[in-house]
Amino acid sequence: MGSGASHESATAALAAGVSEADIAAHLASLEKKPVTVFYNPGSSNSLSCAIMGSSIGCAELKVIQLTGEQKGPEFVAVNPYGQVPGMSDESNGLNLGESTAILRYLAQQYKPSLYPGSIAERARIEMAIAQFKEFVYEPWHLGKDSSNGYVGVSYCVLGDVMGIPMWPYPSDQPAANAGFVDALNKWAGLYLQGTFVCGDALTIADYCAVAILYVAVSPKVKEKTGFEAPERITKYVTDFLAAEPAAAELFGQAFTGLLY
Ligand SMILES: N[C@@H](CCC(=O)N[C@@H](CS)C(=O)NCC(=O)O)C(=O)O
Repeated sequence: MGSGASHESATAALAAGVSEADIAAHLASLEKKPVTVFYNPGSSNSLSCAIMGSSIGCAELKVIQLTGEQKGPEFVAVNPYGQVPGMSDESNGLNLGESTAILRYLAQQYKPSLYPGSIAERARIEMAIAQFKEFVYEPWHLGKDSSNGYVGVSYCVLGDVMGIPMWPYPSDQPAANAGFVDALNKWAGLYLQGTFVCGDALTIADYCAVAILYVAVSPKVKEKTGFEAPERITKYVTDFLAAEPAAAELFGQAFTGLLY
């Protein structure tokens, strides 16, 4: 890893005294990046990895069409479950699926400050991510009703504007909106006490959450469902966009004209 030294990862490089700025400069100097992040612009799970990989400067991005390419042999070799995101790192031959595994790997391998602190601090980041996925993004525990939470407020609109008939609007939209507001408020109360999820600096938890929340706070979701995002969530998304220039570009490519 750059700076004249031979290191297996940025974590090792940092331990050996190389600064994160030097690692970033090394990555920026590479004509061919070591990592490929496979994503689809309509998939928030995969946008989180595309944004982080692009921001770190370690990754090229490749779009996978969700009309079958994700189940084809080339991509299944990367993620055996045939879902985006996927990631390949040619520096060590690693293939990965699962957005959180990819975010964690990219941080530890290429920008450790995005997964910072002691074991206890990292455990808190993990808890924020897991509870976001479990209680905000896919709150199946609320009765296995697919209209609960994000699905009944945001996926239905995404499906509508993208012509994917997988997520019908819920039969009781105001109830779905209210349930989602409750879920967001509880999670924000627990984790958004600083500017970002676990304090005032970005971590992998922010990349995970914001890709979902960017859709939820969009004007199109409001127009189609009447959903009013809590102010804390709207401010959080605005703060993230200000702190992470790679996000505006990728979100713009994905959602301008559809949701914004
Ligand atoms: N738990 C996975 C979920 C991945 C996922 O659901 N990917 C969707 C797009 S958001 C997909 O590839 N769908 C197409 C398919 O399942 O064939 C993660 O976080 O990466």
